[in-house]
Amino acid sequence: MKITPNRSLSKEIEDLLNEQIKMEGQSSAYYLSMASWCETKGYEHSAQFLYEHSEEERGHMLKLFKYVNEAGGHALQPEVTNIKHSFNSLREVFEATLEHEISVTNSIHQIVDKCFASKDFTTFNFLQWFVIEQREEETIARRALEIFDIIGEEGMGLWNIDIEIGKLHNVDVAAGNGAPTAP
Ligand code: OFO
Repeated sequence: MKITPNRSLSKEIEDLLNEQIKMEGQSSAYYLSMASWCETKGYEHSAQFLYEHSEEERGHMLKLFKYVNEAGGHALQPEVTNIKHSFNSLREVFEATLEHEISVTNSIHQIVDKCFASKDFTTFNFLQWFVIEQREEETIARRALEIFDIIGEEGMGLWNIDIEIGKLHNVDVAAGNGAPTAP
């Protein structure tokens, strides 16, 4: 007797999505650790930015959780280890943020590529949200580093850089003009 599969999500794509769940969980933990370091050093605006960013990453993880389970798979709570707790400077925190976001983008693109090749258009479509989100997150991380270059770290520089970084969550990247969104 021919058995009809009860789901269209393949095991291969399910495994890749679980890997991505782990990466989002790591992102959330990484940014939480960065937020804590910033807070202990007196960079309160950067800390707030990173606490919020950590929450967003948890949201990304949960979005994937829901999708995997609703598609008939099993989302797995990832183990998150090897979190870096100390940084040499505020600039290093944001260099690490950009580097991390680029690696997340590459990971998303690889899954999108697999979905297309295996004709899983449902997951391909679902992942488009992440493709757009990654472009925004990379842009914001790059802006943070530009703030260091523009203001300079000497004198009151770091004080002002911290304040400007705190405003980055209000930047409307989708508008493409970098203008803060209306309150
Ligand atoms: Fe989940 O978007 Fe950043 O990592």
